[in-house]
Amino acid sequence: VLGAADKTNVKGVFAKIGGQADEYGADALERMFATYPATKTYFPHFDLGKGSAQVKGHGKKVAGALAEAVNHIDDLAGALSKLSDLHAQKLRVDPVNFKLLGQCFLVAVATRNPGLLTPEVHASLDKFLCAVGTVLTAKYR
Ligand code: ZNH
Repeated sequence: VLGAADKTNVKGVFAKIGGQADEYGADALERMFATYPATKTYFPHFDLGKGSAQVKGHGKKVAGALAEAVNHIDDLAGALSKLSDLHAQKLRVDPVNFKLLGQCFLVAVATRNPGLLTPEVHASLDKFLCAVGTVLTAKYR
């Protein structure tokens, strides 16, 4: 459960990321595809090469969804309801992959902001990303 301190920490991270969220999203995806190649199977229709415009575009969408979730951190289920439908009904991404993308997003944040991810902030951001993954896979059956 995201406590008050977690919410403050997560909002702080996204305030710091600010207008560069797109880059973080693309970086996280690039790391996910490189480190966990099996995740590429969900994107057979994408060019996954370095600097791919499709990966950049998708990174922007993912980061935008995360930023939106932060703006509605007290109602993640409501904020992500449509995306939850999409992932459950159409995309059917195996839930384990949400952990992998979450880890890669953490690394994208850490490498660009030395000192930002104290153990406490790291834990809060991890909790938040897990909570998002839980919502996006909640309607699977
Ligand atoms: Zn996902 C899509 C978000 C995870 C896979 N996604 C998507 C979108 C968004 C998202 C926003 C777009 C939608 C529209 O267009 O409407 N995701 C997201 C988030 C997350 C995710 C936030 C977490 C954090 N995904 C994921 C994973 C995977 C995926 C993990 C695998 C690996 N997605 C996907 C796909 C798609 C999507 C495949 C579709 C793409 C295209 O374009 O085709």
